[in-house]
Amino acid sequence: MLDRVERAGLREIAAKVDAGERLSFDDGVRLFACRDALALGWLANRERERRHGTRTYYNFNIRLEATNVCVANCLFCSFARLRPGDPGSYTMSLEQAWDKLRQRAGQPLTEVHVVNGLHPDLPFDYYMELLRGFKRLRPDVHLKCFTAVEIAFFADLYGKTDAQVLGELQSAGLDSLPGGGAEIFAERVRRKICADKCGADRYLAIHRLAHGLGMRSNVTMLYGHIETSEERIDHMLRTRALQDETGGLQAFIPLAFHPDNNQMRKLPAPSAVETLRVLAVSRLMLDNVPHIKAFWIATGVETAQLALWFGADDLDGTVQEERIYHMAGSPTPEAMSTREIRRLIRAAGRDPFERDTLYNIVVGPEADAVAS
Ligand code: V47
Repeated sequence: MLDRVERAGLREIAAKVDAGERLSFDDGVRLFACRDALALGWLANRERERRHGTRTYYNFNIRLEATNVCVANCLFCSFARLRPGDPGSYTMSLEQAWDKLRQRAGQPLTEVHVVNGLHPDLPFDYYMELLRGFKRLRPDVHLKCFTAVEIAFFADLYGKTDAQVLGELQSAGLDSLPGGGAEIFAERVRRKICADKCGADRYLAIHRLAHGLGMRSNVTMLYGHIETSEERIDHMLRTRALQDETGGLQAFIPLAFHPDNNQMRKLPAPSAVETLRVLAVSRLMLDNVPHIKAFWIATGVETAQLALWFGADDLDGTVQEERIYHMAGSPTPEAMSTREIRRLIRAAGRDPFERDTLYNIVVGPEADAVAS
């Protein structure tokens, strides 16, 4: 394989990785320029196995999108409706949102992941009560809620600072932030595809603040639309720099663009090979972020299995009732049982570890031997 790495022009980069040296911006661009996906994947897999061996993580989670009303008009989004009352728009009452958790009373889920549209009319108390109600129902369940973009929106709408919003939500039960809303940090791309959202500096500053309050978070990267390789690497390096400062990031999550039913529908979806390359480059560039997640709803199930040999060590979770990707054309199932996730990890030649949000192990691989 080393021959192949050499022929692919990656010998110097491989030597740097071996020596524990950091990869530079130029190295990253060279990795994306490399046409040999196997050589690239092999390098990334070595790093993946060095950190996690054969372990593959997933969790037992549910997803809740309490409203799709959103004042932002992002070109890639198939989920949002601009105004309350627009066809297809919805906003759950608090009781309806809590019901989603009540319906799963008997299930050993460990995480609720909440992402919403930027609703112009809801009071701040709606979000505080949403969290309080979830905690009343299931004090044991981790609440990973509201992207940094939502936090910035709340601060502007309700006349608070970002720090106040985070502190108040934390006091109501917020445990960590999901990574959504990052898209691509480069200003050129943001201006075109998500001009109404907060900028990259504020996104990163909100994660920094959350880490300062003791919360963990993730960072995503939406790829496969108008971004260049240089802009992807810039995105990864800004993430790496934040992690150097705070150490509060748990996972980096590249998200494959899905073109159905949105304003960028003329663009083709990224290929499976492109998805594997992005995951592999992420593993190599983000030497200080513990986990690289192949979100199976975004990659597709089969590509997620392959990704476990191209740098990814985490698949996200059971998910349930996901809307953002399914409205954008994802053909994946709406949910998977933990049994199915474990089976597909095993079928990919890896060992399943159920984790909680903070990567404490809930169910190890031995459970399959007991179950069968
Ligand atoms: O920020 C929206 C993306 C994100 C499309 O933190 C799209 O554990 C592709 O952030 N095609 C929300 N992507 C989802 C998200 C996430 C997912 C999994 C795990 C975690 C985590 C976070 O979904 C948005 C945006 O980048 N998105 N529309 C689309 N058409």
